[in-house]
Formats: sequence, C-alpha cells, structure tokens
Amino acid sequence: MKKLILLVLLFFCLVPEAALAADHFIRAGATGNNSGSDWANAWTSLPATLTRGDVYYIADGSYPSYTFSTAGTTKTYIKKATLTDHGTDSGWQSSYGDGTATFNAVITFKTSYWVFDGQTGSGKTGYGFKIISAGANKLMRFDNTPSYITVKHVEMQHRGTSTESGDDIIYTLGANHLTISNCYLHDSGRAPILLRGTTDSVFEYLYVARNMSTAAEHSEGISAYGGTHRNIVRYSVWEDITGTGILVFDGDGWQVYGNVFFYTPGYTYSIGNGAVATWTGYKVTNTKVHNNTFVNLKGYNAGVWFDATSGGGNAAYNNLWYSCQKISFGNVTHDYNSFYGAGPSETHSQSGSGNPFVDSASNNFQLGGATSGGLDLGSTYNTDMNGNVRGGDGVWDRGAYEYGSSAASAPSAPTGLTVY
Ligand SMILES: [Ca+2]
Ligand SMILES: [Ca+2]
Repeated sequence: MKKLILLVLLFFCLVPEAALAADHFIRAGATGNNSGSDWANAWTSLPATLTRGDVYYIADGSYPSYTFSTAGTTKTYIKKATLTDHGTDSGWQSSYGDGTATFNAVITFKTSYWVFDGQTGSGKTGYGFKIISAGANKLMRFDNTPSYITVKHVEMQHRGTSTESGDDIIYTLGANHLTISNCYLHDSGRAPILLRGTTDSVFEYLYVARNMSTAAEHSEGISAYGGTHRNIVRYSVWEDITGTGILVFDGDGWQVYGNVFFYTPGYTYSIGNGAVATWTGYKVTNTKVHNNTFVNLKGYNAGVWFDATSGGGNAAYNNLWYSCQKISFGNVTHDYNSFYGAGPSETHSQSGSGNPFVDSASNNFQLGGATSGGLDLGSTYNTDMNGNVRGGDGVWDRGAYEYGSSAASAPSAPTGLTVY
C-alpha cells in the first residue's frame, strides 16, 4: 500500500501543471449560461481575470480589446479554436473553428507568462487571430515590463500608411524574453515594431509590409533603443519599409539572419542610414548580420551601417544585395557578400550579373542556381527560413535562401535564450 501511495505521489509530482489545467471557452454570440464551461455556454469575451495555467479557446467571431493583467508565473494559453484543437466537443460546431477571431482594438500585456496563439496562418494569409485598429494607435502593447510572452499566428493590420502619426503595431515598454513568431504585420502609419528597453527576444517568421515615415514622425521597420540587447531577428520578410532604415536599433549582441528585405517595383519611398543600421550617436556592439537578401532598396544606403560611436564585434557575412541603389558599411567587419549592381569590393565578395532568383517578379527570392558560396558560419546560422541546411550540398550559399539542400528536421534553437 505504501508503494502505491508513493507511486501516486510520484505521479502527481511528475505530471506537469497541464494535467490539472482546465479549458475554458469563449465565443461571440453564445447564448448559454455564460460560464465558459463548454461551447454552448461559452463566455462571449475573455473574462477580466484568468486562471493561471489554464487554456482559453476562442471561436471565430469579433471581440473587444483586452488587457492581460492577471498576475502569476505559470504559463497561460489563449488559443484560437480550430477544427482539430478546440478542447471539448460539447456544443462545438465546425463553423466556430474554420475562420478568424478578430480583436477590434489593442491587445495589452501588463503581466508575464502568456501564450497568445492564433494556431494557423503564415505569410499573408490564414491567420486564426487578427487585430485591427479601431482608433487605437498601437495594436499590441507590452506595458510594465512583462516577460516570457509568446505571440504567434496573429495578423495585425493597422489603419494604413497615409495619415496616422504614431501608429505603431507592436509597442514595448521594457518587455523581455518575448517570442513573436509567424505573424503578419502590415500597413502601419509609423513603426511595425517599436521596442524600448526590450532584451532577449526573438522575432521570427514574420511578414512585415508597408509603413510610413515622415519628417515629423521618423520611422523604421524595427525601431529599438533604451537598453535593447541580445534580440534576434530572423527568417522574416520585410516588404516596402521606409524610414531611417529597415531595422534600426542600438545595443549589444543582436543577431539578424536569414531575412529578406525588398521593395516592390513601383515603391517610391526609401531608407537613409542603412537597411540594418543605427541612428547617429547610438552604439551597436557584437551584432551579426548574416545570410540576408536585400532587393531593389532605394535611398542613401541599403547596407549595414553603425555609427562611429559603435564598439567592436559587429560583422556582416554571406549577405546578397540585388539591384539596390547604394550600399556602404559602417563600423562592421564585412566579407563574403554578393553584390548584384552597386556595392563595394571585399576580399571574398562576389560581383554578380543577371538575376540570381527563381522568380523575383513574384517576390520569390530563392536562388535559381548554384553559386560559389560563402563562409561556413556554424550551427547558429546553418538553416534558412524553410529549414534547409546551409551547406548541406557542400556549398553554403549567400543570401537568405540556401540552394541545393533539403529541409532539416527543425531549425536549431537560438543559444543563450529561454524560448517560450
Ligand atoms: Ca467560421
Ligand atoms: Ca548550397
């Protein structure tokens, strides 16, 4: 008997909190007892206080803004209900899970340990969660230094690029250890991602399209300063982003790899300091910009430029620039880059001719053929956004996409970070 009790105790020690976690259900238009206990009796919006460790499923429909303010350090899940993952079948109808749950204003995180997961969607289509502006000039806020928050599979559509000053999409005040993954951020009046004091965060598999920068409201694709360190920007696509630069930041230990930055043919705006850059007087150290592709960028500089106040350790290898107006580097060691059109010479640079891409007219910037390759940069950088192993065919290609290799089981995790 003692053995049994011990086994039972052991069982409860080993089984994670998920075994005790409850599911709750939210559905716009539900007319049951409003207890959140199943799909018939769902709440019609997220309750003000949430139970830590539980899972909140949200059906297709329209929802108001929400502020995550429940304290606690146990990860708590907000998930779009789908045909295959919706908790109970009680009261369930497939029409609840085949579309989008749309939040008609800002989502704010004031506490830590949340997973906000639309479950479906990539590139520009199919997102389970969507946030659109209904007057708010930030769409997703991280206030009061919240940490360990994952946001994935969310489309965030702002009001457009014409008039709205201060319209940022993701906005942080000191948030740390964020993972923003598989999101579509588009049509921002200012910065798609504005970070203040944010460290140790990962921005990956994003599609970021269109922003606006004016003399009065300078902008960037990412604008980051005030203690922004060790952030990773990878495997993302940046379309028609204007301003001081596309990724503009200060701090130590950033990694920018496997991204595509491009302008569509009719785009009339430009960038100033660099595609990856800092502002004058700001300091960047130990930052790596590797295996990115830059296409059709216009303006004073489409290169990698950090100000003279920057320290050591910055490097840019294996990048590919195609048809960009002007490319120069500042305070960064650079080599093994390819330049189709403008670009400086390097010891191991390639000066390409023709068009190296599969179908650039359709914004497909995968390589159309074998190249003479770049530098082996090791395991942190050795997969592309499709999971293809760089150098798997013996040649580690330059640019965002590896040519001639098949997909790995999964991209390697970033080192030195806690990823949720
Ligand atoms: Ca539906
Ligand atoms: Ca290759």
